[in-house]
Parts: sequence; structure tokens; C-alpha cells
Amino acid sequence: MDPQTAQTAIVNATNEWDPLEEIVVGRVDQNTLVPPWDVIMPAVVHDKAQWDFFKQHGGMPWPVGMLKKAERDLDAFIDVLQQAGVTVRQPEPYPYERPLATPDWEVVSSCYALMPRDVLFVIGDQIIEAPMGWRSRSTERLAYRELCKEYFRGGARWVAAPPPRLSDESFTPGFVAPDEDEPQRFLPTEYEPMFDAADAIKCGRDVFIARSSCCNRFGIEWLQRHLGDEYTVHEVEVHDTHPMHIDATFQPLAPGKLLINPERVVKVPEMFEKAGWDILVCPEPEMPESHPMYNCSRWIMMNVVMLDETRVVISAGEKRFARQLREWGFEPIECPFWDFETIGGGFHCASVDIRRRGALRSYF
Ligand code: DAV
Repeated sequence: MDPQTAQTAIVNATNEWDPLEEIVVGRVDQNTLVPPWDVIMPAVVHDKAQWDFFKQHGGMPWPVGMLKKAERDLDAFIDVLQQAGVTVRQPEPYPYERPLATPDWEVVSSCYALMPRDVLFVIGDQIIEAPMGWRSRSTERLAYRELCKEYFRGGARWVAAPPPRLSDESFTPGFVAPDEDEPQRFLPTEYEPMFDAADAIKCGRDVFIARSSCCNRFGIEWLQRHLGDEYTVHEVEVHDTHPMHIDATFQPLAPGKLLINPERVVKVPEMFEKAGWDILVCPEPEMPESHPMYNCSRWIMMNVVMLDETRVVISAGEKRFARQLREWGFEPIECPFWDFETIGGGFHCASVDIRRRGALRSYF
């Protein structure tokens, strides 16, 4: 895409920090469901104490009180975005409560449209519906259908990666998540391409991606070949007992500034040091250990959204992080989000950038 097109395209996202103009934010409504217990759940739910909750409540709405609080947080996030002049769009309601089945498997329901970042990989002028590794999330992309149609009509490219079969061949038989001191291992086999959109993160002509409970090497290869010569996809080595997505682990925040999770990043790709990037080591989360977290870890604090190269939306309560970000030259905007994080994600998960003002370039 030439720079002129990039300025005017309706869909244009090549990095995390060009000035944000339009974003899709998830939706909390009465049928926001607890993900049903399925083969992927023990691989992604960090806290074993929560497994029984999912086994009992999977496919049912989250408790009303939790949804109300989560919705309040999401409204506050939308408010921050709108105050900054960003156009906010949302998915349509969708019948998540209906059972899902293919000839290979069935689950009691789908889940929600809370986390658009997992579902749509928006890169340059194209929207890629991700080949998600969750049976219960395999139709979630349909909640974004009207939006995708609209963006397509406005000139965007729109494609679905081969929707995975997710039969037993897709998952390692008898998989048990590794302990902290064990070597990394992953749930997906190499049967077919699989990734969630949030397994990858954009940094201009370079895209970083990590294998996870929903991303395999076949998926990484599919993404590279689909994107072609314009982009280079790099695999980042992580150690995470319950790996799900790169965006609480490895976040290029601005040109020359990479935020990393000190517990998970095994090796920062050499290209960062060579190009003189600062490696910003995220401080420990301050969320109390007692705060209920069902589907992600306290490191979800790293799951920030940049409004531009300096303004960064972070979870209120992470004071040490806010201080540190200021020292690194950012302007943190604090927004309450712990109650949304309870049901499974941070600001980055809960949104997907549609348009940022800027052209495709290399930062290395
Ligand atoms: O460890 O909390 C959450 C990432 C969700 N996109 C974690 C992973």
C-alpha cells in the first residue's frame, strides 16, 4: 500500500502506536457466557482452583453481579477512547447460548464477543478472521459480520484463515500443562494451522508471534505465507505454563520501546538490541492475589492500548507500573479495569484497532 492510500484507507493498522482513529470494543451483555469446559480449558486457565467453576458454570451466563462490574469497566474504557476522539464500534448480539456441533465434536455453547483481539487480526488494510483453537469460539467471528461487511464495502480486504477442524487430531492426547520448572510444551499438534489473532502482534513490517495453547507452527507458517513479502513473521520464544496470546507477554509499545514480561520472555529476538530498542521490563503486578481471576493471570496489566506513541491506557491500581511508564516517557491514562479482567482479559484483549493514522514502515 502506498503511503497516500494508508492515510485514507478505512482499515489501516500496522503497529500498536500510530494515532488511533477507530477501534472495535467487545460487548458485555446478559448472555455473556462462561466458556464451556473443553479440551483447551485446562491448558489456558492458570488457576487450577477455578477449573471446577468452569466445569460447573461453563455455558451459563457469568453471575449478574460480575457482569455488571465488568460492564462498568468496559464503559469506562469506551469513555476514555471517546474522550480522546476515537470512534468506537461494537459487535452485534449473537446467540451464544445455542449448542455448537460439527461431525467431530460438540460443546454446550459458545462464549461471548468480549475479546475481539483474539478473533480478528487486522493488518494493513486487511481483516483476517483467525483460525481459532477453541471449539467454543469457532463461530465467534460471526458477531463481527456486519462490521466486516461494512469495512469490506469501504475498501478493506477481508479473508478467513482456513477454519480448523479441531478434531482430536488437533490436540496432544492426554496433554497436561507443564509446571514452572518443566520445559515448555504446547497443547496443539501440527495437524492444521491454528492461531488466535492475539497470538501475534504488529510492529510495522515485522510481526511477532508466540506458540501457545491456541497457536502452532503451522498457523505461524500460514500467516507468513498469507502476508507475503511485505511482512516478516518472527516467532518469539516464551515460557508460560498456560500460554494464551502474546499480549500479556511481549508488547512493542512505541518505536524503540518494547515492554516484556520478566517471567515469560525467554529471549528477546536479537533484532531489537541491534536496532537500539529499549527493553522495558514490566514491574510486578499490584492486583491483590485475592482478586478473583478466572481466565488470565495478574500479568494482564501488560495488556495496554496505546492511543498514540505516548498515551497509554492502563489499569487503575497499577500505580508502580504507571510511575515506571512515566519514567520511560509515556503518559499513562488510568482506567478502572480489574473487574473486567476478572472475566478474562485486559484493554488490548477487549478491543481491536481498525484504523491508526500512519504508513507501513520498518522499525529495525
Ligand atoms: O496470562 O493473562 C492473557 C492474554 C489474553 N489475551 C495471561 C494471558
